[in-house]
Amino acid sequence: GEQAYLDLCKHVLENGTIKEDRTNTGTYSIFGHQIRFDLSEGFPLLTTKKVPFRLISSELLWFIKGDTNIRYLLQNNNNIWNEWAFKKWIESSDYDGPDMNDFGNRSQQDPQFNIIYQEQMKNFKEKILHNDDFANKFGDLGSVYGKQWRDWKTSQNETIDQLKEVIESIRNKPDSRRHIVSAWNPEDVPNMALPPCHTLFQFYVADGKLSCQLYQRSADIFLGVPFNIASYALLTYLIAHECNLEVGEFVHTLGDAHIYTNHVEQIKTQLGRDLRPLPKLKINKEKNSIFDFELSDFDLIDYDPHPSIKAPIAV
Ligand code: THF
Repeated sequence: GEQAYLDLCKHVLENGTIKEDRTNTGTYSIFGHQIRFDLSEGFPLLTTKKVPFRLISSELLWFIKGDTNIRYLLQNNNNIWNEWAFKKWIESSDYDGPDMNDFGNRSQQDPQFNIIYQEQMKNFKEKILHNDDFANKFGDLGSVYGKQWRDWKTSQNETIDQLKEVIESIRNKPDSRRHIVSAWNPEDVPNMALPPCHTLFQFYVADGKLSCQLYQRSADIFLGVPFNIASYALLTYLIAHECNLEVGEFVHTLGDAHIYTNHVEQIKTQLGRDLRPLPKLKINKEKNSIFDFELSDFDLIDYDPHPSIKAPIAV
């Protein structure tokens, strides 16, 4: 549960190796770790800081729709994938604005640059929202999660709907050991704005309960992991609902688990807070298929977290 998450934070701060990374931010890192969440105890949204469930649920619905274009996220006021689409835009030959190279780091270090960056980002978002051609070209992140989950291309030019198939296999052969969805498509990795961090997940049915395990190759412990836990917990609730099962456990297996050096103070603040009771999730009982859910079908109740803690995302 949440205590295991806090223990991981403490462990990585105390024992992590200092490791440089793709984003040049620097991290404390360990390799290989597992945390378990008993979903029957409540919905695993952290209580030691406020985690925006609205952003998690709209991102998950975006994956489930098979959508890979950030336009849907922006229409739902969700900005968590903007930087990756923006990066493709500024690196394209169509971009002729001010130099945005390394905008992630520079926007944090140079207030002057940050103003120009915010302006460019604002223009970019407007164009994604209101210009169809531009959105088709630059809003798309490539063959990321939604594509691999719903529309995996085979070498025979057929497509595989992994999500639909896994739900059918859970319904028809609950004891199967093959309830797997893979987002890691080696041939397609070069076509993705960011290779999938949550690489593969497996479902497991026992005693009328549905459990899910995720293998996450790279885990941003402070910003990403709280989202990832809640996202896969929500997915498990939705599939359990569709398959008439209760929820079991979410098992989170991490590869490179890291804390960015510019998140250390925030984590220390969080570690000083005490746990509160977990919220509960209510799902609209009228809906059955996972493909029919909308944001308004989820109701989070009794969520009373400590305040949110701001931190910059590494790009
Ligand atoms: N890149 C990095 N460096 N870390 C990640 O966790 C990550 N993701 C996705 C893709 N690339 C990644 C994006 N997921 C936030 C949370 C999850 C994200 C991206 C950003 C974030 O900034 N959360 C803030 C709130 C933001 C807001 O209110 O708009 C927070 O306080 O939680 C791994 O899936």
